[in-house]
Amino acid sequence: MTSERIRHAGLAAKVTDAATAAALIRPGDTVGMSGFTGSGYPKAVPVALADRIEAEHAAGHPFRVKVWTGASTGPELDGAMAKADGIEFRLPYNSDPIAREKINAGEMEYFDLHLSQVAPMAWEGFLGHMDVAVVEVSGITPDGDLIPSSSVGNNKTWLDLADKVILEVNRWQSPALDGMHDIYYGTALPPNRVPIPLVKSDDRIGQPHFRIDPGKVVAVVETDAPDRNAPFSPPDEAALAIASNILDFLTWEAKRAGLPPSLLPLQSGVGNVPNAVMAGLIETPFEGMTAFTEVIQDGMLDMIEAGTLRMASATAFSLSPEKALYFNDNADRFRERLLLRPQEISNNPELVRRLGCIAMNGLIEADIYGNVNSTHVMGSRIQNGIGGSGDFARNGYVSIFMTPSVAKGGAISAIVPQVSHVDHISQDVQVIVTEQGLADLRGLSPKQRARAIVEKCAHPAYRPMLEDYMARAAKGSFGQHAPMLPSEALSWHQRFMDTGSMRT
Ligand code: 0RQ
Repeated sequence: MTSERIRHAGLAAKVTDAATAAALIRPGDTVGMSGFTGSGYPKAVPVALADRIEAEHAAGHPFRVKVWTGASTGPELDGAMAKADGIEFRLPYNSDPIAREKINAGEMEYFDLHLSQVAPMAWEGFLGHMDVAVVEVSGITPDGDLIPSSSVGNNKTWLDLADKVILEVNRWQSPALDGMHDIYYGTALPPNRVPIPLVKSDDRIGQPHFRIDPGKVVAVVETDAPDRNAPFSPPDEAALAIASNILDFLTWEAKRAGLPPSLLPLQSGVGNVPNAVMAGLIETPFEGMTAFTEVIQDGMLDMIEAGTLRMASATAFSLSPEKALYFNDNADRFRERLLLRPQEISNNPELVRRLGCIAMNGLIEADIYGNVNSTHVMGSRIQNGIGGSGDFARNGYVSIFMTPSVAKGGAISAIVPQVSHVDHISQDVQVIVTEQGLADLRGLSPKQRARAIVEKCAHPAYRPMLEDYMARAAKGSFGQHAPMLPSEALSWHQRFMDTGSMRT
């Protein structure tokens, strides 16, 4: 019998419970799961799988799987599976604290890669074979097409590539999501790739639903469970100062370059600071703006309601719990203004370059030349992953990176002589912003960049140390293009590890 959400008789006949579905996953399988920044991930089967793994481990039987997703998920997936020691290998982005601990303890392999590249690399066979896909959807049409959920991520690719498919149909997701998605099936592998026919953020180039071979679906599980929506804390003083510096820059840049009142499509990373930037944009004279970005956050819904943002294109929602409920109650009002696409399209370098996105992302540390580390604390301890920051930073109209100038109560300077790990090379970093100020690095040589970054962005407690390093490097360096003292360049990190502070 079909239900309101499952309107295809053949797939309705496959409805079962999560434990039965999880039993179809074998030790060693590669499992492609849905999920992107805490939305649209499966919530029942991974928990059941984690229970099964724990039982097998208790009985002395090894049982681990490889997990591929869109990006970060939630405690019911990464948290439960990592806690059960059930993940042997994970890609492409994780922010779950338990999984992070396992990775940093060397107990779980992790490959973080540019989010736009995951689906193409999976198709190209770079990543290996996918055995099972576990994908949350918000409904199934009478024709057996799948109505996507609150994230699209890599689901199109997982559904096509996996040998077998387990679907979770989540009643919690708003029925009004139907029609908000744009699933593009025109991608191909080289040499048959063609231009992606998208020239504006709001162009629709695909179809609203995923297609699926019903014969591949081995189980359908019904759920009624909320996404993991992390609350935003109100922006602190540093976040407000960073946002204000960025807004001043955008206003100045719009004038300088003669940009339209709608500016250029915005890309914003996740977190409190980007959210504060969005809040600030409500108050600016810009109007009719668009976002071509990865995730839709609270600030963007506020901008839409205030009339400053005309529409947002992304691959997922990343809302606070209150905003998620608000969205579910008011989804009809946002329908025409939001588009969710596969992440190979939302983050596509060809499109980001064509549209000229204004890329705004966070960083862990930057060095005096403007190389950026977004991922590894002290060079080795993974925080989250590169995510989509590289897709946008290299290809945007302008690439802005933001951070408070110090971390851990001032014990760490975010501006260091040399980054301990490089995610974004200096050529991909045009603007660095802290609460101290903003360094516009466009067109500057390495030595000019260093002067601008130290003067504008470094915390006063660390500025003299950086100036001292630069002065000595200018004398003792092997070359004078980007002066450095190799024996000292990472000594700040060593000092922090030895003494708990980078300060001398
Ligand atoms: O650690 O939680 O233990 O206190 O890093 O730092 O200041 O809360 O900032 O949440 O904006 O994250 C780069 C990690 C910044 C994020 C990063 C510690 C700090 C804290 C978080 P605690 P904050 P944010 C699109 C774009 C890569 C992916 C990306 C990120 C924790 O922006 O993951 O850009 N970016 N995606 O204390 C030691 C330093 C530190 C430091 C911060 N220098 N040394 N620890 N921390 N700086 C979205 C997606 O792709 C999905």
